[in-house]
Amino acid sequence: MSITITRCEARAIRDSRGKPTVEVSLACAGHTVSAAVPSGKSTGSKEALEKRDKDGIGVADAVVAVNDVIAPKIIGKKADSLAIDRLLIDLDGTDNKSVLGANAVLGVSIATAKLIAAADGIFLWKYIADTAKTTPSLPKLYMNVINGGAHADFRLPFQEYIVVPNDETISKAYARARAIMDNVGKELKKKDGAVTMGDEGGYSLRLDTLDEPFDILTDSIAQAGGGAFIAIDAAATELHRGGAYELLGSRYSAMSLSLAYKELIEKFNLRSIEDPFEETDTKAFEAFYADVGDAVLVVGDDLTVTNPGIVAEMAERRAANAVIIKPNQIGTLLEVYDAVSIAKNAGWQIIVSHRSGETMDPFIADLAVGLGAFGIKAGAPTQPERVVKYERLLAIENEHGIIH
Ligand code: 2PG
Ligand code: MG
Repeated sequence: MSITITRCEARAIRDSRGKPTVEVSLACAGHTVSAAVPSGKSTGSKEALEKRDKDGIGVADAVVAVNDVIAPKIIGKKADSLAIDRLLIDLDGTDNKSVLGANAVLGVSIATAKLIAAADGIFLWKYIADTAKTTPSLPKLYMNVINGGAHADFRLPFQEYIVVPNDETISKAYARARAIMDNVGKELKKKDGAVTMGDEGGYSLRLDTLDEPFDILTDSIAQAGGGAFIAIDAAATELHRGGAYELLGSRYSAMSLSLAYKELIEKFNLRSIEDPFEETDTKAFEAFYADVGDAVLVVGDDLTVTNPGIVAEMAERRAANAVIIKPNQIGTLLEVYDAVSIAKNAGWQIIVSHRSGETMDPFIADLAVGLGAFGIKAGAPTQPERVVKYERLLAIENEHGIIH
C-alpha cells in the first residue's frame, strides 16, 4: 500500500535518567505513531553525534532539526523506510550525523518503519525482517542484574554482570532470569554495606574482588536450577587510564587483563565478554579472539559502534565474533541493517541493545526479533523502561509462538 506522510513533529521528552531526549510523531491518513530515542553514558568515541544544546543537556536544537529541516522534506513523500533513511543520510551529509544529529535522524527513521507497519497492518518485527532481509527468531535474554562502572554509585570492576538463560521460550527464560535476580538480591542482603540500584535497574554495591560478583551469580544460577550462563560488559574504554586498565585499584596491561579474563572463563560459566579492551586496542581484541573465540563470544560495542564500515573492518581483522547493535550509535535503520548483514556474513552473532538512558519505547524488542538476533540486552525488569521491552517480547511470543 502506498502511504503518504502527512505530519512529522518532534518534541523533547525525559529519559529514564530524567534527561531530555527526542520523540518523533509521524502520521499518514488514519495512523499516527511515535518513536523515542534512547541515550548512552559509556559511549564510544566513533558513535554518531547525539545533538545537544549548548548547555550539553537540552535537545531543542535536535527538535528544530526534525521540525524545520527534516519535516518539510518528508511531508508529502511516500513512506518507504529505506528511501526515507537514504534521504536522511543525504540531507545530513556527514559521516557521523553531525549536522542534523543522530537523535533527530533516528527518531524519524524508526517512526517511518512503525508507520508503514501500522498502515499496512504488518507486525513491526515482520516488517523489519522483510526490509532487512533477515530471518526472524526469538533472542536470548541478556539480563543485566548487577550494575557497575559508569552506570552505578559503586564502581565495580565491570559495567554489567549479566545472566543469560538457555531456555527456548521468552516466558521461561524471563522467569528463570527473574528468579536468578531474586536470588542475587537475597545473596547481597547478607553482605555488609548499602545496596543501591544502577541505571539499568540492577543491583549495585561495593564488592572487593574480581571473583565476588561471579561467585554470587554462580550461586544464584544454581539456586534457580542452572540453565543459564554469565556474560559481562567490561566497557573497558571506561577502565582505561594513562595507558593501563584500572580494576579495583590495580593496574593491568592488555595482556594481564586477558589473563584475568581467561581465569574467570575457566572458573565460572562466563561465555560472553563485551568490550574486553578499550575501543582503539584492536590488537588486544584480535589476540584475545584468537585465544578464546572458540569458546566465548567476544563482543564489540565501543569497538564497532553499529557502523557498517567499522564492523566490516573488525570482521576482516578477526577482532570479535559478535556485535552489539544500538540504532542510536549510527542513526538510521538502513545503516543498522547494513551492519547486521556484514556481521552475519562474517558469521558473527548479533546482540541488540538498549542504552543506559531509556524511554518507554519497546522498539528494540521488535528489532531483535526481526533481525533474528542471538540476544537482547534490555537491563533488569525493575524499571518500567526496561520492563516494556520484556513485555513486548512476551507479547510477540504469545501471538506467534516460537519463531524460528
Ligand atoms: C553499553 C550500554 C548499554 P550505555 O555499554 O553496552 O548497556 O551502556 O548506553 O551507557 O553506553
Ligand atoms: Mg557496552
